[in-house]
Amino acid sequence: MGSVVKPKISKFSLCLLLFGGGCAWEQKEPREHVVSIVSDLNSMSMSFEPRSLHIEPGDTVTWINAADVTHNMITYPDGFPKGADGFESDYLLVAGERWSYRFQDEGTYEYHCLPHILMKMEGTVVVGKASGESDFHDPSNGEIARYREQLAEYFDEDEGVSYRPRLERLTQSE
Ligand SMILES: [Cu+2]
Repeated sequence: MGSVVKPKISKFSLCLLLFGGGCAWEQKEPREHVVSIVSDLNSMSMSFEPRSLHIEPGDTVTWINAADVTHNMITYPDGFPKGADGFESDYLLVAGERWSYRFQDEGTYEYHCLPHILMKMEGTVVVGKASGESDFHDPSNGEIARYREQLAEYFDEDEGVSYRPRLERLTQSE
């Protein structure tokens, strides 16, 4: 009697069978990342934790409000990659409220909370490879005007809140 050789199909050979090489699904499974929106009313400090996140294209980020304080997430007009879209969330009003965004395009996304821009409540999401200095979106006059209107909903002129181009924003002191 000859022994029966049971064909063994490993995960690896199954990958070869289906894809003829690299096993796309194993490394490219989209992930969800969570950012907590933290309001410390004692020290009056508001923050996104983690402030900086590195993810892969196709991943989703979910922001969760940790307190009954109003926040939102909005990219700076020049704070996202050329050819990509910025994002703007709804306002999250109470604890437990959440908002998710799926990032398709590679690059760096710099965002902040509109009501708390003066407290430097901001964060960064890097999708794949970070953007170089010249790889950021060049906002139109219309986009800048709309952003200024949004700021004006929250701040009076004398509060000194205005649109600042990226390099100025990054070098301004606290
Ligand atoms: Cu906020």
